[in-house]
Amino acid sequence: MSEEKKKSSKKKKKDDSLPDEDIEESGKAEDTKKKISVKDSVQPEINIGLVGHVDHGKTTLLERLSGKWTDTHSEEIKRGITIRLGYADAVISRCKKCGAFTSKEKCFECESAELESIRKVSFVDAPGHESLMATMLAGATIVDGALLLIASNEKCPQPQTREHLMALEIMGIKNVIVVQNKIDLISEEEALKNHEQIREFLKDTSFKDAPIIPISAQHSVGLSALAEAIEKYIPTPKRNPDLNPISLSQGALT
Ligand SMILES: Nc1nc2c(ncn2[C@@H]2O[C@H](COP(=O)(O)OP(=O)(O)OP(=O)(O)O)[C@@H](O)[C@H]2O)c(=O)[nH]1
Ligand SMILES: [Mg+2]
Ligand SMILES: [Zn+2]
Repeated sequence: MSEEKKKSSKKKKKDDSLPDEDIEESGKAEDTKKKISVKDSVQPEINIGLVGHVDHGKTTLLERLSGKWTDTHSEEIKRGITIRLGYADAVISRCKKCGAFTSKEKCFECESAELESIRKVSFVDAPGHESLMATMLAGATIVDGALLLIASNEKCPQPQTREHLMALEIMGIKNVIVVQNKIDLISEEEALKNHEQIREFLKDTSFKDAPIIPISAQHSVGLSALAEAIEKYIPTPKRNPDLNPISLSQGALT
């Protein structure tokens, strides 16, 4: 296991609990609701999955986006892979100083803390190992959109790159962002070649026009563009509060 992982796994658990008055306030009239910052809202608006082949950087990216390392089970730490679904919330904001998007308490670009909150997102981190497909599928049933992680230093597609994308397709998930990760390990020329490979792979799927965002999760490069893409390409689905909870979750998948 890398030093990076060990460090992150020791991170203090974030306290998401809210004082009672905030919960009360969020139940008031529509205009009052708008005044309450997204950061303080109790429920995330949308669930976004992180899927893709083993070791392509899903958990690392989630840690960079949310500040939380979700591989906490002793077996996950020992083997250096995700085994159970991981969950972490983040608030997507726009920097008031430079206009860049972020999912942390500071701007990814200029580090300013003057942010305008946009929406609270709940991320679901799936395992990429081939033997854990059932766990990935369980995760896919509860998400509204997904980030498909593809390591740019490997040939595309790897087996679970294909399988996970097929699973999203079958589940009826429409909004997918392809995240071309680990660009720190390759040259610009190789990155373009890999981009072409990804496009070729997407061509025969229902995600042929999905955006491809190049990043290095480990070096926190491209995260602002990714946060912006999440806002642009994975909108909050319209939910019908009159449906019963089971129909509601099914409605989110159509
Ligand atoms: N060089 C480089 N390494 C990275 C990057 N992102 C992740 N890694 C490394 O890739 C390895 C796997 O990262 P994880 O985040 O555990 O990958 P994963 O997709 O969550 O793996 P599974 O959950 O087991 O499928 C770790 O050693 C990370 O440090 C990156 O952008 N650049
Ligand atoms: Mg993982
Ligand atoms: Zn900024």
